[in-house]
Amino acid sequence: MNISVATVWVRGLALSFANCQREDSGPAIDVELARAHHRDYVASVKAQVHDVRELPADDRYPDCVFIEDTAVVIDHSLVVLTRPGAPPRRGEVAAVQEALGDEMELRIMDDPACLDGGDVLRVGKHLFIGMSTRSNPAGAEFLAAAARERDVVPVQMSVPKGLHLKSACSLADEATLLFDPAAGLDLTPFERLGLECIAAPEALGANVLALGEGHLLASAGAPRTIDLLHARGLQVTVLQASEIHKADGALTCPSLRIPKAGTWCT
Ligand code: CIR
Repeated sequence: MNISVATVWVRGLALSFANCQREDSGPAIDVELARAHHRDYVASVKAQVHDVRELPADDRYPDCVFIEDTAVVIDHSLVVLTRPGAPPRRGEVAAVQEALGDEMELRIMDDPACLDGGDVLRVGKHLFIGMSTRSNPAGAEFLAAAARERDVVPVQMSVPKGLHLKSACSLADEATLLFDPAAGLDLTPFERLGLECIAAPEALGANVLALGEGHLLASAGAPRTIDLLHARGLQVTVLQASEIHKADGALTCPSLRIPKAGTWCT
């Protein structure tokens, strides 16, 4: 079955974005430039998906633009609200809960469970759950129980390096996984599903956002990965995302995708 996105939620970029969680202190974040990159991101999603909904930023939460971490969509009508692994991010969830609660059944993760949506990769009937420093076994088990409610099969993966599972791999399309060979992932569970696993020439190329019908968003920071995707006949929207990357974010993180009924998306 093909990737099919019905609705995408995005969230505004906080004025406090420069105070986001970062694994290293790195170069300073240019918030104005980040806002421009984010505007392009939202416009590019809108070019592919008719129903894009926007939540306002909350300046109390510098990372709130990374809405993917606050929720995991099981299917068109069921979503798990997470308890993000970084305590300063936990307050981001309330607004997402309020927005989604009107239309979807909610399962709400609580203490001691924690999990970031960036650790979850959907592939057809399977939900890969990465055990990173942000997600714990109780979080994975909570999510697995919600997945099983809808006959989705949870598979736990170890994430030896990097922030999240999806920092290390993502789907380019239904049949193709891009991965960062330096991340040390065990690809066996993906290969067993028949996915073609392709080493991304740049680490930033391991996280792309597949929106269905062969269309995906990729970072301008991964030009050789983009060449490779073009050569495979995929339609790639190339986005500048340097300020998002400085915040340890990639292209899946600033959106939450909901599939059409009876289908899935990643
Ligand atoms: C964080 O460290 O939580 C944020 N600065 C970056 C979150 C990126 N989210 C994602 O990969 N899903």
